[in-house]
Amino acid sequence: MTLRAPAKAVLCLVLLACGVVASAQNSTTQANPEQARTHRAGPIVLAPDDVRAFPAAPAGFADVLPGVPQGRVEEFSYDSPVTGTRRKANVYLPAGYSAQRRYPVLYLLHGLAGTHEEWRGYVHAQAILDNLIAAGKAVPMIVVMPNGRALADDRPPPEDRKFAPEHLAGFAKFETELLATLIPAIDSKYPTLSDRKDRAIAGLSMGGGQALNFGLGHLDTFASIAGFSAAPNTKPAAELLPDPPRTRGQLQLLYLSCGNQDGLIGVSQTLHRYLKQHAIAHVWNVDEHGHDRESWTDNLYHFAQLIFRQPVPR
Ligand code: FER
Repeated sequence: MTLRAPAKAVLCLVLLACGVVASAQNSTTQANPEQARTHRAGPIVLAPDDVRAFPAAPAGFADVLPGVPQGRVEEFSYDSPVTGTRRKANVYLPAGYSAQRRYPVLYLLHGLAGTHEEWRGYVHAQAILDNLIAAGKAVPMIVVMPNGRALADDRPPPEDRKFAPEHLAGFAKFETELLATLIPAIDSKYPTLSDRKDRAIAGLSMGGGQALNFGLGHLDTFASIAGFSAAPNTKPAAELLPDPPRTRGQLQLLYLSCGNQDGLIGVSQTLHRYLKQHAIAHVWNVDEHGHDRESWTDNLYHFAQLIFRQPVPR
């Protein structure tokens, strides 16, 4: 369609007005299921290296497939000194699980509106892991999916309180609970390998920020770390990695991903560029998705294949 100049001017004004209304709406707290996708989202400006590191996962990779041995998910609960309540986590045990063997452990953290159910329900983590393990593409592992909102009431809040400071603070408070309570409780109940190289942490969005903050802040506990579509709760790069040479020696795998339609991509791009500048090896996978499960299923598929292997492929 070609437009004459006056029509173009009118169109520009209309678009501009829509933009002004949209940003005014963003700055107020409104009940809008799209809010987690747009809150503090910026313009998407892509650089030449903001591309896929892997081809998309094959069809069916996140489906329950006939003939594939299934692991199981059980509920684990623990007393939290942080919240003063009993808290829940889902624990995935791979097919053929045996207390006579020892397993590495992946901690998977959910997003702002999620709970301990999000990874296995919405993102199909269980089927993805079953399929990879059955194909010999990932090592059998225990996967802990906690509720990362360390608040006495750890249910997702109503839409209009999602970005409330008390709610966001619950995600930061989870750091102490994870390190001081949950990990020791998991290591005492399950036959885990408890060396740092056998423990990974990953998360999506708000959980991606947590995984980067907690993981890079505790390299004595985690050697493999992933942030999928990390949210603005991610600490500034220089705070996360104040001593690049030291981090370089400790990291087994650092994995960052984001969709190129995701308004939060700036968070991941900034960290990626800092890592590049300081020569810290990492995976940078920018796919064609938005702030969506499509990106999270695909990146769990890739990340799960890279962890707990010696030597780590780069
Ligand atoms: C924000 C936008 C999105 C933010 C967090 C999110 C802390 C989290 C989204 C999600 O977890 O899906 O500005 O600030």
